[in-house]
Amino acid sequence: MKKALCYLIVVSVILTFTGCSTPQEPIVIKNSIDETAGWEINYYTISEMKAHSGKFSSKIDSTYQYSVAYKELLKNMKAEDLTKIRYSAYVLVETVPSSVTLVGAIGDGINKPIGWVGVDVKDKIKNPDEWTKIEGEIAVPENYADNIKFGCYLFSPNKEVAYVDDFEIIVE
Ligand SMILES: [Ca+2]
Repeated sequence: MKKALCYLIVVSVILTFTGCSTPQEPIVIKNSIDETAGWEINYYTISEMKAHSGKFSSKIDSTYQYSVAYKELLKNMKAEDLTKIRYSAYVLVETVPSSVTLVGAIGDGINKPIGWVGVDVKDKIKNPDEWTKIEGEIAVPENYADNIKFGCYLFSPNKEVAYVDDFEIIVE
């Protein structure tokens, strides 16, 4: 009887606690803008289908050939002695594509780029359906005009499907 009473007390205590609404942690959403400066988000490519980090990646396909992109004036990236930019991103493909490329480009965005390096994803991907880190680097010309930008994005000229996530740009 004593045991049963004890049990009843324990159960009622549990019920009391679960019955009360415990104070909910507030959800805090932040954006410092600093981390997103220079990014061209291309919202229509944001996909929930696959992600290397968090919930989202950028998907390119037959409709959209350009992923989320980094595009920034060189003069804003580093004040002086900018010699080289290294860039990387994680890429996932369902089948090995013929020509999906992680591009690093330097130019004014209107005329032919003065520098362009495309890292062909098919040379790097061992297993489709696995995230693979793709890395590239581009030399920066010694004298560049104020309107010259660096751009980095995943490009699918043959409209093949690929996902990209977690870009990293390192300025040297
Ligand atoms: Ca992500």
